[in-house]
Amino acid sequence: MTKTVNTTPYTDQKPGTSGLRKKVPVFQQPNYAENFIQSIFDSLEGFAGKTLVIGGDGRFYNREVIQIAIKMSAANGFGRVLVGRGGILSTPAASHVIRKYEAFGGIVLSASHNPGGPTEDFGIKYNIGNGGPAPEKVTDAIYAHTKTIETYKIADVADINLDAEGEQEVAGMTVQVINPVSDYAELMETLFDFPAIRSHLAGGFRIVFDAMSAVTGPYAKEILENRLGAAKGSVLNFVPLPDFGGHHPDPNLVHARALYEEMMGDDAPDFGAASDGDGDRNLIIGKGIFVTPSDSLAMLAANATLAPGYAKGLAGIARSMPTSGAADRVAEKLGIGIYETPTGWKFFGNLLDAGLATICGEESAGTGSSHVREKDGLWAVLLWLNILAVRKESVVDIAREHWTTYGRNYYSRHDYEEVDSAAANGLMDALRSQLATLPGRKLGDLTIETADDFSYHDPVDHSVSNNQGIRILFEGGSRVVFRLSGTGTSGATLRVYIERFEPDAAKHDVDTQVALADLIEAADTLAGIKERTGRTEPTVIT
Ligand code: VG1
Ligand code: CO
Repeated sequence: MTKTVNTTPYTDQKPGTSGLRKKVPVFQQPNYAENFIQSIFDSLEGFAGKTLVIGGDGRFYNREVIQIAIKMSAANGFGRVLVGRGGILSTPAASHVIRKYEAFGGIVLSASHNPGGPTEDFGIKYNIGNGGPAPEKVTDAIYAHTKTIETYKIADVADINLDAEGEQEVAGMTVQVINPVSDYAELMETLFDFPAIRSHLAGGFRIVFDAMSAVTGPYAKEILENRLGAAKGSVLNFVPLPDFGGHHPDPNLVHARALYEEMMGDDAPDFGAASDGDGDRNLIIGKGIFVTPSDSLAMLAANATLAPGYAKGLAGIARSMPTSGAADRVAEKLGIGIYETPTGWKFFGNLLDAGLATICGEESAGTGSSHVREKDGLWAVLLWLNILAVRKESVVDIAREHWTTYGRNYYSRHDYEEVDSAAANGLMDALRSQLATLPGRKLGDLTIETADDFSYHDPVDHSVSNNQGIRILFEGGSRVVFRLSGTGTSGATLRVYIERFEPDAAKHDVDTQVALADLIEAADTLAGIKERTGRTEPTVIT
């Protein structure tokens, strides 16, 4: 029932920031998915008879790859596969299921916030037994195997029925189709004060959540409307679609524009939120105010003890390097550790496992905690709702008070998408070669204090990750960071992260792009963005 199939390597299967992401037609090449999945298994040891979790965000090609992954798991000797009904598991739910059932690991099929459909994006990611994305030493091993693979193993059986919960046998392995929502919803009930949120909502607090036709729809319906009693219709676009309705399931101010506009209107609800394709990102908008993800991390950390799951306090906070320093000020005040990691959730795993950090966040709309080992969109929404239910203040009041206490980190990210790869690499190389000469240089009123290419020394396993982004730090605490995306599937995406710290509460009302104007100009002067990319403005500003 098991066959071994001859294959030849593909040369482009290097995992990026979050797994292998390619266009669907790339994945549809003969043996492309099989090669990668076999390379995952070939870089693991000791999984015979153990449990593997498999699920995805429901995008186009999800079901096909789930069938392949299950059949290959059986042929490679796993004892059991847990798969979400319909092949669905949000990324945080998959992380939780791996942990709850003490699985050996999991395969998560997603290209996250990237669009889906026959010519759009697909992705495969391996998560280890702690529920988190495989660390670099594992992804490096997977990549090495993809370059030398000669055969893969697959069970020669009919397709598995993914639509009925329960157990079945596939080539000597047990496949258990599980409810994708219930374990996750239960976990949320242990962390947050559901009765307090319920009564706040019953008291007229209005929310809107845009699931963006992606995976969080069923989770948000169940938790926000069914369990917490939000008004029916509070969750929008809750039916997951293979092409996300033709939209980018990216909860930012460009792709969730309608939500933003609703929240800025006169009749706006009190709280608006959205999540991405695989449910791990969050967008938070209060009535009349967008909360940047960096600020959200800081505000959630500052108020976390209001939620039962965090009542005992936080061990520490971790943020990715490009994320603003707002969380650092909270950590300082709380007297807890603050950790600065490279971009990508895989770097938080060790800190969470070692109990050094409790809450983590990235500027890219990712926030999460030690409850799982992925970022978690609905978790952030629920923590906000818990805080709002206890404080009984508006988002805008909470934000203002936070800035008054800690100062405000004006922050924005400018993305230049689908830039010519050679031009983008040239820009980064040119910046890198200038680094040594930059300290002391003046650009208008700004003086460069230090400049480097960020290296991370993991305090737990002592691994080192170099070249994680170019940082230009100015006197007074402002900074500009440049890096190239590791999740795109065509050309290069240049990300420019811009930040200014403003301690003076009288200056907390300035438009962000205005507050950052001189830094934006300095970024262009230093990197020659316009000249090298041929772009006069960013594709996306968040
Ligand atoms: C982007 C973000 C990063 C995030 C990653 C995965 O990576 O910047 O912060 O962890 O996407 O997010 P990059 O390399 O393109 O900048 V997603 O929601 O997979 O899940
Ligand atoms: Co995502």
